[in-house]
Amino acid sequence: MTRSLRDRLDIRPEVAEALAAGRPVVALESTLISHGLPYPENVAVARASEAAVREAGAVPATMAIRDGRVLVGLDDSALEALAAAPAGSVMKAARPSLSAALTRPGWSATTVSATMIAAHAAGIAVFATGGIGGVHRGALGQPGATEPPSFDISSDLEELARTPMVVVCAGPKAILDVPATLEVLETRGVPLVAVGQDDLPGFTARSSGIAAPWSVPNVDAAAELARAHLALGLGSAIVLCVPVPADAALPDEIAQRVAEQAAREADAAGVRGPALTPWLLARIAAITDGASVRANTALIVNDALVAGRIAVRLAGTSASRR
Ligand code: PSU
Ligand code: MN
Repeated sequence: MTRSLRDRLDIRPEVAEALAAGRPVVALESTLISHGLPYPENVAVARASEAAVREAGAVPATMAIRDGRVLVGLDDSALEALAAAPAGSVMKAARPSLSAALTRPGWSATTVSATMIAAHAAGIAVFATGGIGGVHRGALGQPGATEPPSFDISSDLEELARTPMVVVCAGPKAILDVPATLEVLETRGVPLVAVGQDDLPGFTARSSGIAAPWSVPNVDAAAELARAHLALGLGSAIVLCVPVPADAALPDEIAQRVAEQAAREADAAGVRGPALTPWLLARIAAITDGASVRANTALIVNDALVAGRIAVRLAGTSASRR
């Protein structure tokens, strides 16, 4: 059982052919399918994301783990099986749980960190997700708080620091301590770039209320910056943040308010660890009567479309091949 990660990759033929020919490929993650959204919205968004990548002229590769293999590209029946799997049967796989996920039977979904590891091993340089993980509220303790700091900082941040890749998202999730997340990314050398506006996008809201560390006017400029970043060989990812489409966005103040409410409730309910992010997303869906789910699905599909456009612009350059 001493197989390397590369030995465990099952790359879909369409994806393998595109990679071999230097054609654009976009990796998509699967935790947002299994743990981030309810069925059947989750399978609809997975299909729509793949279609958006294709519309942009690239090949989608949704990543997941099944029976000890890393699937690089899922066919439609696999997407459906993963999305419809009974609650609790799909493991959430991140860097720290990757070996456990690969040595148990059945499905595991890949988070941002695990998807980046698999994509890098397969030679894919562009990746789309909904919102990156980060520093949870209360991770660093609060002045005057009775609770000790939880230290709950997503392994996504560590992965972004150590894996060269272009990651397209709608900003750090609003459930997080966004200013602290920005500071960790800065310390770890990860550029965070808003596309088309100066404010950092706020996941289900257009703005997080915080200025982005850097911004570019459009997708062409984003692709140029991403190309330059990868070419420097710094080893880190670059995170491109595109705002949720306006017609599906939650108002900025509402997104903030419900995120704070859900975080307080999670704290009171004692929810901790990898279960926290899925719990918060589900709670916010309930509080907003599904409006957050509509925003979340719209932003995921939009990120996939933008990632496809970025991959097309990078294809054929050394940046797309590692
Ligand atoms: N984006 C979404 N929904 C999600 C996620 C991202 O729109 O559910 C997932 C990603 O897989 C990300 C994970 O890596 O949430 C973060 O989990 P944690 O905070 O436990 O590291
Ligand atoms: Mn965590």
